Amino acid sequence: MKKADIGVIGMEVMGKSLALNMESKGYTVAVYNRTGQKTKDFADGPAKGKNIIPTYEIKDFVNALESPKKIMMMVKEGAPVDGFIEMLLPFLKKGDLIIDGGNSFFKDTIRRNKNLSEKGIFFIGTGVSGGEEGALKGPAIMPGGQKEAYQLVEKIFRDISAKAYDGEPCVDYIGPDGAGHFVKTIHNGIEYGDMQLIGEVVWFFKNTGMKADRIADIMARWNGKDDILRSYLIEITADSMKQKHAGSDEFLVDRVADITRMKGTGTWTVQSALELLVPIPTIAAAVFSREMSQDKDLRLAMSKNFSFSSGKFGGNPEEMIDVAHDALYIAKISSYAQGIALLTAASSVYNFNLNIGRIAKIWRAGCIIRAQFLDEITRAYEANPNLPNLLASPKFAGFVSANIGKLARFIEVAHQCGVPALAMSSAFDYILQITSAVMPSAQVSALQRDYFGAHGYFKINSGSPELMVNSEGKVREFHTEWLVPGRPEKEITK
Ligand code: NBP
Repeated sequence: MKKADIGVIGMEVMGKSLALNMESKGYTVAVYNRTGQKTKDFADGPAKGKNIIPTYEIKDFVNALESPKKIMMMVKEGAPVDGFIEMLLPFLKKGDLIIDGGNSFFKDTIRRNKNLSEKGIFFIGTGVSGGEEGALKGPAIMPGGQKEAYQLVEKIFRDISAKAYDGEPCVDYIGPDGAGHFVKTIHNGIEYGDMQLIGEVVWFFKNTGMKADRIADIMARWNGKDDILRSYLIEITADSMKQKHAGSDEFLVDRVADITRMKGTGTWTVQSALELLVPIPTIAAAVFSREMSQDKDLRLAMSKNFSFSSGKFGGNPEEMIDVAHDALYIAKISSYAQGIALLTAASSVYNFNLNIGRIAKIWRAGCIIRAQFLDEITRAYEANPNLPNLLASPKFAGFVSANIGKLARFIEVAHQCGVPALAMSSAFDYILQITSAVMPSAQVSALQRDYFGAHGYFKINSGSPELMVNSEGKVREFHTEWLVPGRPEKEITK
């Protein structure tokens, strides 16, 4: 029997769909799952009659593969990934390749890559985005690991990946060791931000008195061919909001509880941002909002004592549609600017050597955040690969400057109605902060820190936002002796 071109471990939705996708592109695929019954069900079901080899022992699985052996794991992140690596190792030779396609923590991937490299085994940690349908019909793939390892599977990955409207495969070598999983994590963080921003706009419309089908129509229009908001998430919002609750005249969205659960990637994004000191308030707002959504009992109890959360919108809802459209676009630009700033910082700290323009290209199809807006991001970074922030790109800067008042108005009206808009507000404030030459509150707290802890402060020149520097160009640092009569100021430049 012909040996398999590649093996897939993990016969849940992702592994099964990827195996079928690979087979449909002409590859023979060996499959394995810890619980053998799932492999059998797959072999007797969707894989029947296809070039898919079911195996029930790890040894048989590895033996079924052509050398160098290429093994893709689609299993739960964490201990199962380490467990399978241990099980595979006795059967592998130098130059064989293990791929972890699950949502693993990038630092685990760096560790696994290092350990396996020492044994001569290649290791790729790759993001696979697009859920079950993406895995089956074409996901966006974000592989990180040794370049030579990527070359072993480049053709398979290009064949199975989603294709953007210009035919380009949504896969590219991302960088060494943990780069692929890091980029997938931040992709998911950005996805959290997008979902929260859309959720806040929809909830705002609902509070102005609009019914779900009216909101669905607005979303469908915003997903129009040339609309700047056109994206998969807007499309599925429009589609899902028209859905009626089974057996009733109510819309399903009005019966779904306001509890959004999550797995690890949003939290990892925020943790990385804290570790690398990169502000990502909108993505953090999205994660915190999911946490707040899960505090249902507390919110129910608190809502009985406060009435402002049920304020009514007094104006004409139709007037707010265009305002909300541009407000959402600006908030989205702000949120992506934050996510990209985090990618850029990580790239230099972890030597990932990320190419932001190429990453945005990979995300144009197959993944959850696919949107035409990503083309604009690619163009912005192609025009200037050293862009200090997405908001600095002339096209985005122009739109934001001309329309920021609409985001301010959206937030103001939402708050007057008692509608929380944590992500929209933080997106607005991020723009205000990053474009402020001086942040007064920071100056005040600098003084407070010096007062209680002698932590020192920098100064600006009189009448100018520029930092005070000495003749060598070094920023001058000072401390006031607050408890000494006359409170003398000393220069403490180091
Ligand atoms: P799951 O994340 O539900 O994982 C199921 C697989 O993990 C099964 O093969 C299961 O084996 C195996 N597994 C578990 Br659970 N515990 C194990 C253990 N202790 N030892 C060995 N195997 C174990 O499957 P999925 O939803 O297909 O996702 C696969 C990966 O892809 C995950 O990392 C996920 O985060 C990622 N991902 C999922 C999606 C999505 O939309 N679902 C999208 C993108 C990425 P068993 O059958 O014997 O229990």
